Amino acid sequence: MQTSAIITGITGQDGSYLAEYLLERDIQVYGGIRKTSSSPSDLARIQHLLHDPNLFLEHLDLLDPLSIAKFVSFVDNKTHMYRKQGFNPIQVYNLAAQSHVGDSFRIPTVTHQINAVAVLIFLDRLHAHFGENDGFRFYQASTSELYGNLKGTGEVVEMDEDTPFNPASPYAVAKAAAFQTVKNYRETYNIHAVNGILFNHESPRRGIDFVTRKITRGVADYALGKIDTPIELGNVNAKRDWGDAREYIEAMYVMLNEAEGETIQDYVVASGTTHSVRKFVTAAFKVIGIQVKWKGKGLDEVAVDIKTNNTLVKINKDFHRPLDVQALLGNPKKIKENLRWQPKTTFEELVEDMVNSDIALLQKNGREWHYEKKCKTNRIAHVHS
Ligand code: NAP
Ligand code: G4F
Repeated sequence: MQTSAIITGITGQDGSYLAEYLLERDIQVYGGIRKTSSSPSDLARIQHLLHDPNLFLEHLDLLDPLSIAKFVSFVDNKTHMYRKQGFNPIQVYNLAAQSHVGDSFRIPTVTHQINAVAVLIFLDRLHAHFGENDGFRFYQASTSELYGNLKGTGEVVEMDEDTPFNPASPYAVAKAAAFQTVKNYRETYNIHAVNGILFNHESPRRGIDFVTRKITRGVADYALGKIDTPIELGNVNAKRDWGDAREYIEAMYVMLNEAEGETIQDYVVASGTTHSVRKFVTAAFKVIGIQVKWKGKGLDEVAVDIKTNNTLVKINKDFHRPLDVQALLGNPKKIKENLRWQPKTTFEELVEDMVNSDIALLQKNGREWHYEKKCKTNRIAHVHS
């Protein structure tokens, strides 16, 4: 029986890995791409998949309710024939978002519209088209940002599905609204709709304005002598629970495919370890054989190369947020027990992979992602325009 999936945010880090994962399993993928001035979206992360006959791309802008309605109708029409003959529920992965927490302070209304309001509209349309008889399952890209700053001693505390939410940014406030919307659909209409409360996950395909990739690209530039000015960062005290995006998309899949009955729940997905941004910097330079020493305090803090005394990192207050989440540490016990998913990649392995990948990319004179397979043609697979 044919299985189909919808991925919103297919051009992003997670969407591109998930598309690969589903296509490898012969699942038909309907991806939403939005109109931009470089029309359509930047397809670099999915370029190597465009020849796949099971990949269908269609315009979708979550800021436009009519676009959402048209996108759902498009998938309904495309899947109508085989759905009449008996079918597996359509798996919907809602990954599209204004995903940058810092930017959400600058564009709060747009962030709320995409990350909260659109989720309600999307669920309403899916329910109207596929709501009968387990016609669709829904995964919502929820986030550890929901926890915000826990009140207490200042110690880093493990967060799980029972930890109260205390969102600390327009991004997190919007994601909290979406979280409740998804739960409400599950409880009201008995839909297999779940929130994955994912802690930070990174990869060579991470956007360059997130701190890990900003660091690994900076280290690669330094290693190859391309740029010798320091990397400029904001809050280097912040701690994050960093895992590997390529494993986290498998957690999304098991939430829709392995959960049943009582285990259709919201799940924390995390590595169970936490490290500061400062430690990430130190680990990244270690990959290229440089030992880092941190000196100074506050805005005057710098990281220098112990051997040469070159300044490698300095602090720029422009990268500080009006309010930052100081520490995140997740406990993935429930998903391990219920759905047998667990993280494998260590912090050091992840850092090494990202640094080496950025070095390889720069050596090819590229500034962006590189792929194993090349697209056979230049066309956009099945794009409807
Ligand atoms: P990402 O790389 O920033 O990708 C975001 C995707 O959303 C892109 O495909 C983007 O399309 C799309 N998008 C943005 N605005 C849109 C709009 N108005 N209409 C349609 N599509 C739109 O994010 P990611 O790291 O893969 O994260 C995936 C999801 O997981 C996001 O919802 C994020 O909030 C959530 N999350 C991420 C993490 C993490 O650590 N990565 C942790 C927890 C939760 P364009 O390419 O056109 O910009
Ligand atoms: O890499 P970040 O921008 O990720 P952040 O804010 O934790 O958000 C990411 O993870 C969330 C899950 O917890 C997702 F929901 C969200 O979509 C996104 O994927 O920043 C990490 C930390 C922050 O404390 C930030 O203040 O690094 C600090 N930081 C220090 N200097 C910096 C910088 N962050 C960025 N982006 N750029 C800097 O120069």
